[in-house]
Amino acid sequence: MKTRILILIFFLLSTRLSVNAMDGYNLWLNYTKVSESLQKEYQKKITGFMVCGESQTIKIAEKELQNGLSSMLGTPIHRISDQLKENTIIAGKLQSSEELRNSTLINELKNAGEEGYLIKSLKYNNKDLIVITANSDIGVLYGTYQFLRMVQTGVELNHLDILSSPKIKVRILNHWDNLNGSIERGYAGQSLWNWNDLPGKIEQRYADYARANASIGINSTVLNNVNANPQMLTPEYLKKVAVLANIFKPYGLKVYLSVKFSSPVNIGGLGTADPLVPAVHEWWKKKVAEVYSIIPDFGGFLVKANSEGQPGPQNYGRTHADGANMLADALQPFGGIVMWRAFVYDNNVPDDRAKQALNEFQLLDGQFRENVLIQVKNGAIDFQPREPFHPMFGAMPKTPLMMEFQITQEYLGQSTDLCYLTPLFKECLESDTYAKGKGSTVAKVIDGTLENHRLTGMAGVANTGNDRNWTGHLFGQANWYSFGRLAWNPGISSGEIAEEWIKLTLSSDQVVVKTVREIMLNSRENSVNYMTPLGLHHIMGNSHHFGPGPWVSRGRADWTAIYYHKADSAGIGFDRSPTGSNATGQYSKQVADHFADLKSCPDEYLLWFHHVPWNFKMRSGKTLWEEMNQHYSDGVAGVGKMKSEWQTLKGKIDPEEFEHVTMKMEKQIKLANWWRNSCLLYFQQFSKMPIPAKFETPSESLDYYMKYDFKDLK
Ligand code: GCW
Repeated sequence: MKTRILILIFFLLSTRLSVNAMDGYNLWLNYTKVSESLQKEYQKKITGFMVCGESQTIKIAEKELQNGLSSMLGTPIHRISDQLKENTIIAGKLQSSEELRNSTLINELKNAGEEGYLIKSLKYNNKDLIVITANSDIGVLYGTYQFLRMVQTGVELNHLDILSSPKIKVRILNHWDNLNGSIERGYAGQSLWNWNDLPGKIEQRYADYARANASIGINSTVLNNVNANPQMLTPEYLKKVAVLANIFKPYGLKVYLSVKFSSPVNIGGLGTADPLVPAVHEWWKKKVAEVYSIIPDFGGFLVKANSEGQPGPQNYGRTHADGANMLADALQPFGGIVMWRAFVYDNNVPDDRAKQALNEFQLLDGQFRENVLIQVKNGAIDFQPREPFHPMFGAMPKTPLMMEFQITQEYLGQSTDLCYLTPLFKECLESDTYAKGKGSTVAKVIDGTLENHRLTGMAGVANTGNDRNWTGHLFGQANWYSFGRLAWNPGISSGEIAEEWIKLTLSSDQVVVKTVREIMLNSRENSVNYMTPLGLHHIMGNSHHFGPGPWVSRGRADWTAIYYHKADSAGIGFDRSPTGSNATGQYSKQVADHFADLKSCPDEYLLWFHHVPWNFKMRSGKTLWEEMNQHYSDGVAGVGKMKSEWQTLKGKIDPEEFEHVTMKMEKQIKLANWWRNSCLLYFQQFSKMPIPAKFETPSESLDYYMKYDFKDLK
């Protein structure tokens, strides 16, 4: 009997503990109780809420208001269905409520568009109200999430007057998920989509995933890898996709698929996939009609063609435009779009891979159908810790270009590194292309304002998996969060997004916010410093891209490290100036001159654009070799500092999350040291200069670091 009682007590205690512990599953939607003073203040301002409308989307808004407000305000907040009371929140479309329809809001909402919202304090029949309204139910839901975010982050609720609408139309995640459950470049477990169990078995995660995206304004998702399996377009799989699409729909999340260009051959029984052969056209038309009959609000296709071995129109002597337009014509009657990737490779090794995309695409400007977006990675090589902006931005005025960012940290320490990516995203968005004179930023290219394009998009290669906390590293969540917030408004600053995320996810304690904000804002530069400072790039471990590999020299030349760093006794760096590959010539004149001239080229891009002697005098007065030592050592020191700052927060952060991050940081310190020591010893073979006395000498030999068994770091 006694043991039974003990077991029972233990059971009760442990379930209680597990309920209280934060395991990251709730992401930024914890709805934790706000401080006592805020509770008091908010309880005065919010006595209940009213929702107008019957759609599933409105029901979600209702549930969020009910749960979110009750939980954050520490007291039940109920829905009011009859008489409006003082300090009520009304959420709904204008048309759906008598109170709202007659107000002056109609005019104000004209600028909100299809998905925007208005959050406004107003007096109605002498009562103070807060209105969350929009032209559509999804706009109301977006406004609801924004309002709840304001409550959680402690915003004052007086005189509210917020009109917000997305600057970018297609805000889309790209999942590189394979049908067998694995994820290409995924570091957070297996795929979220359980294809074996679909369509019969539905997991709670599917709705939770859609909810998380809706809460940050993401409205589209590509479910499968761009290295696409043609099976995805078979009826068997389309039925599975339809189930997900239905679950996502009330959250405003549209489903898209990656398709393999050779599908007509692979699953259609045709002898060719040549886009100019009528039977191939016909096949796609029928296939698209079938897709829409199964998934009525399907979004469209994402295509990786003639890149890394994927088939494409060039296999038949046709252009990217021929291929994209064929698919666009099939999708057009249904309102679907094509996102055609510009990440292309030639089968032959080029003199400079950085130049390929623009070389292949620029001459096609103006030839694409209206429902085609060209999806361009932020830089011309491949999601490096730092790259200059892609020269295609600004170079194809007649074609809408969409951005492709990578949220998963393929080249940035994967799920080991705490690396807050917003500064990387912003650096690219704020770059000036000078396409139409000063101020022609990349952000203006992709939000369509520079050339008046209406179809606009921003894609993020997802970092999600079925790990309990979704992203492997807890701080990976911040990058998913940030992608959504930036796609809605590329103008928000890195600091603002970090602060929001910290308050929503970790704590609103001032010390926590200040310390973690600092950690986050410095984190990307730390990673650049200990991996690829001064414009170095693509010197990671072979194919897995984790850890250092400046010595990688075997295989296809433009997949090796030596192709990119070109270290020799004379110096280091890739000469892309007019004396070298002249990749600088792909930018507009002002930008080209800026990068091509050693005197004006920023330190951050120095070795990206120039081959520089080891004893070159840097702006700091140091030689290039000393400067490299400085950056590599700063990177290591930065990670150490990050950890000691994190340690000061013990007791202020949920213990489970605190420990999780501490363990990751310990690994990251080892990883950073491995990087620094490997690179300095490797490059020293060429510089033949000593490691300056003020820096620590690597404790092991280069050979040791080259053979280092890093599995426990991952
Ligand atoms: O970043 C590289 C990756 C590949 C990826 C490719 C691409 C999906 O190493 O794994 O393939 O780019 O973007 O197509």
